[in-house]
Amino acid sequence: MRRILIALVGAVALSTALAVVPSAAFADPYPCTVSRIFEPPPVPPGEVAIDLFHPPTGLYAGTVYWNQDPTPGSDLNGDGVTDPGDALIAFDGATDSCGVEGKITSIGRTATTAGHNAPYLGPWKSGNLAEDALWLVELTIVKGSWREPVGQVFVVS
Ligand SMILES: [Ca+2]
Ligand SMILES: [Ca+2]
Repeated sequence: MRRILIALVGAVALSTALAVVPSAAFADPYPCTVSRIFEPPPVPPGEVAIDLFHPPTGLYAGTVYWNQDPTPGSDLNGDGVTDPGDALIAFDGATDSCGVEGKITSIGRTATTAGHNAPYLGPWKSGNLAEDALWLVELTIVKGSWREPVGQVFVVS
């Protein structure tokens, strides 16, 4: 009987504590919660895939692909057209309410999945660049105006 009473007091104390603490104090500022993960498209010849992972969990978020030059037969997005060169494309590979983005910071070329439900492969973002130059691509997980940088890579044009 005594043991039951103690357990009950403990439960009441816990629920009281939860009730008086403002929930905002414990709100998680990270808005992405992965509930499902999808396979990224296979990497066509000549293209590069950069996977993005959620920092808190290490779970897969999506992939940004870079295509240096048009290679006959390379058609990542399955539109029947050889993929363009000097081009970025983003794939959202997780149902998590967040998108992924790759951006060449110096020129603002941005491939994003923002605003679309996973799985989603965005459009290619291309335009001729000087040959054999290095470009820094910033990789970010996004939701609305919230942004979480998750890495940077160099690609060759
Ligand atoms: Ca294509
Ligand atoms: Ca997502």
